[in-house]
Amino acid sequence: MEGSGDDEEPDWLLPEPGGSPGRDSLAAGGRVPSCHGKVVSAGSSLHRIIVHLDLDCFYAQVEMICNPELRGRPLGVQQKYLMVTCNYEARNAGVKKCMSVKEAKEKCPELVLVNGEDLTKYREMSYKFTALLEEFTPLVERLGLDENFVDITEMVEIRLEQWKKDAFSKISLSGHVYNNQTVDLHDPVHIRLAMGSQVAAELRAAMHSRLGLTGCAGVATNKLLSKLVSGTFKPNQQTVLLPEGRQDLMNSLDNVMKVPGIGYKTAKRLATLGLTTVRDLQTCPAAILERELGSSVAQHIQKLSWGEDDSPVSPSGLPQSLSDEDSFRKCSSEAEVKKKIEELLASLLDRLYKDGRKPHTIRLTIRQFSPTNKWFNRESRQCPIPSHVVQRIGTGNRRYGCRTSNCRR
Ligand code: DGT
Ligand code: MG
Repeated sequence: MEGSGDDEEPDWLLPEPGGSPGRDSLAAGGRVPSCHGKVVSAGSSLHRIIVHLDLDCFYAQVEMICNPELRGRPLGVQQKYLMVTCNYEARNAGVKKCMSVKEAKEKCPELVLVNGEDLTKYREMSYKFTALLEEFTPLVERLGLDENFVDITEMVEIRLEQWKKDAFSKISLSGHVYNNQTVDLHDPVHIRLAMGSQVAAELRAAMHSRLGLTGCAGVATNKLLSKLVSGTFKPNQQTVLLPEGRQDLMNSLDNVMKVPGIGYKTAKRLATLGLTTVRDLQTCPAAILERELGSSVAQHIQKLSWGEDDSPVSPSGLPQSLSDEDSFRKCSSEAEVKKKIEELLASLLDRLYKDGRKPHTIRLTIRQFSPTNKWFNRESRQCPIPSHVVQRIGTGNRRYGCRTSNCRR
């Protein structure tokens, strides 16, 4: 769900029921003995080639595409009092993503600010980006607005079939190699990754020529590693992770929360066991972890800590839900809250109408303000949308006001 909770873990990394490996798993990797005598497989599934693409300073880039006069100047995108992103000119002047507007202006007085509270044009560009990647292969999975995974295994296979085996040594690698490791073009996995880097460069070139977008790519043998490696060189660059660099990449993450798939709640439970670094998690006896988290989650996150991830790239298709949210910080009366809800509903109904599908359910989620605990739990209530209301949405009649949210709360 767009704009969904920062305390939720991405479902592309949730353990599969019973801890079974994903459909693409292939035990081809080395095995690492763990300190408790059990053997943990490391880097299985070496046959896949996955690209992770992340657009550069996304909202700022969209603003510069819409208004080329902004190019070359330090630019920040503002939502309320926060500057949610800024272009690389601003970053070079010491401005960082998610700084307060006040601090950003202090760092860079010539900073130009644009309001980014209406996400419409970012969403539109986001779906164009995904659609472009889908022209190359249907195996594209959206992850947030400006990130996609692409499974290019088959594209790599087809290209390699077109090369003569004795010419493999002439394949060149595009972009960087993590840790500057040497590529051995006699090693089948290195050959596939080198070919994968060529495909990634083509995807990035198409993004630029067709949509004017730049971004970073990570090329690796699974989703987790491709995501972790893609930001090594920024902006507008790409990096390949060879299997030999996996351990260094995982050890470079000082905190377990930097492992995609390990969220705040899991990290908190790990902290009660004294586990904070990735190394701590890797070397923790399985029995201790399983007692705290259950065997499925324990095995899953321990595998993640070694850089193992058998989850497939699941084509996203159309979004399953549409949502909008606001912090309501500027509202101090019930009337103001109602007005804000009406604005949110109007924008949501507009998107629903453009989408063309009929909605079934409406859900209202609240998170109570807590100055001390930003992870305060969300509470939700949902109910089916009455059929006569669904009919009216289909006709584009958008005069509903707050009455649509006729839930128990
Ligand atoms: P990058 O990838 O480092 O070049 O820069 P961005 O701006 O693409 O950053 P990224 O990929 O983390 O996030 C994509 C967009 O999502 C970003 O342009 C603005 C938005 N965004 C990121 N973090 C936040 C946040 O904490 N709050 C809000 N409201 N939006 C955010
Ligand atoms: Mg980005």
